[in-house]
Amino acid sequence: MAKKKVIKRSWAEPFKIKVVEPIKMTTREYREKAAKKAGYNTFLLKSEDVYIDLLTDSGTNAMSDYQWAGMMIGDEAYAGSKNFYYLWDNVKKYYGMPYMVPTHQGRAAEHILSQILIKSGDYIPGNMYFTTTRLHQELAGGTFVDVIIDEAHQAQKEHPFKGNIDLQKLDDLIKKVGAKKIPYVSMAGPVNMAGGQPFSMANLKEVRKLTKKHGIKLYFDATRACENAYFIKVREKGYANKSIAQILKEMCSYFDGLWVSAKKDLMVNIGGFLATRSKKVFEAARNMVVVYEGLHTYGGLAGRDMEAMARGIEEMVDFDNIRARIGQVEYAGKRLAEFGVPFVKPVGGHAIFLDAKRFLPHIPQEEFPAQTLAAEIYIDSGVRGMERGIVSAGRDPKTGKNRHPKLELVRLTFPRRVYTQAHIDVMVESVASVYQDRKKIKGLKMIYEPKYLRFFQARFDRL
Ligand code: PLI
Repeated sequence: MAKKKVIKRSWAEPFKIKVVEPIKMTTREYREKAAKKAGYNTFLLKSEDVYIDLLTDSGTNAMSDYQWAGMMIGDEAYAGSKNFYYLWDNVKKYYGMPYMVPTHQGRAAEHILSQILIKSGDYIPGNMYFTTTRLHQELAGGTFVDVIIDEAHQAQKEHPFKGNIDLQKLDDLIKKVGAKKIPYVSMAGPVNMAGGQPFSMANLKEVRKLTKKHGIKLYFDATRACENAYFIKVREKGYANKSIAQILKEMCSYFDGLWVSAKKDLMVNIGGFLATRSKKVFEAARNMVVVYEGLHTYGGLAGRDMEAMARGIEEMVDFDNIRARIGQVEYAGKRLAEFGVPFVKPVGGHAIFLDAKRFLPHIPQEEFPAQTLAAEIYIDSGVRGMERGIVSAGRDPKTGKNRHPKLELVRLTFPRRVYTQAHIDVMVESVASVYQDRKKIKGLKMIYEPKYLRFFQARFDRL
């Protein structure tokens, strides 16, 4: 009798499509002109000129029918909206934090927290910088110090938890500047700029132990916390049988507070919040939110936005949902590897990060290899990614000199529940084609540079 063939069983997305949005297909000639007009900066392209938009997963998600239905019951009272109380209840239930103020997005929460906790001359250690997070720490008078493990800066190095904090680096900093000069440790998971790399629960527990010993607070950038929880579940011993909600709750239990850009995990188009265990921080945040955002029960958001956020929290902890999301990124990684395209390993939670240093080794960092590559991919196919290298790293505020990050990357970010596998195939084939013709590509020069977060608005020209 013939041996029975083992059939591999695939998973698929736990949803189907109900509404579609047409997207425009353009010619290469059209895109050449659009790229030039945008100063070879993908942030300056008109979105209608983009075919597959992998610029970011921030606010670009497809909401569910449950979230859209919630939008209809927005309570738009100026004060005390019922949607605010529902959101607060879910922050308590899922993140385990007793206090919360809503903000219009993540950076507003970063601003408020930085102004409350940081004094001039302080140091804020963190597992690699994030653009807006570090800027708000600096604007409050602090200095960010990178204490992530060395492996995080090595694009080709395989490590299951590249987002881990190096305890020795953290301990050395505490010894050097003293615990009084460190208002809090800022820990993100997964780490965006490292390629969407998670930290382990074991590392988090060690960081908590060390910070507690010195009386230092520990705050969590929980913007993509559910992706971190997923990686803990599938990679860390002892968590395979725990739910995403249980792992999220355990992670949060080690922190003094957290902030969230709801535009990611929560799958909404706008929103954020700051949550804390400290009544003192909460009171200070409520005072600040009314100055910069809006009343403490809406924080710059409509009631309907808070309802969609509250419902998004319930959906984000669904295992099938998060597996489909990260599974799509893994699928893209597998296909890109077939063409020998260099990218950060292992693939992260929210994006593929092309390794521009290896992709375009003939272009020096001063000629912006990642900026160049993002523009070339757009011109090839209308797929839009973003630079995460020397342009994003900006200048040192003290010396005014360019920072030279070890990682020079192009991020192709996956909006949640938006694109199909066929879109991913089109992206992969475009990147592979650009890779084939890479030797012909020349670098860029910067012709306009804004003062803050220059990657958003800088303009370039071809060399
Ligand atoms: O874009 P905001 O202001 O809602 O959130 C700022 C922010 C904070 N932390 C982390 C880890 C982020 O990724 C983040 C925003 N990220 C963007 C916009 C991105 O494209 O990755």
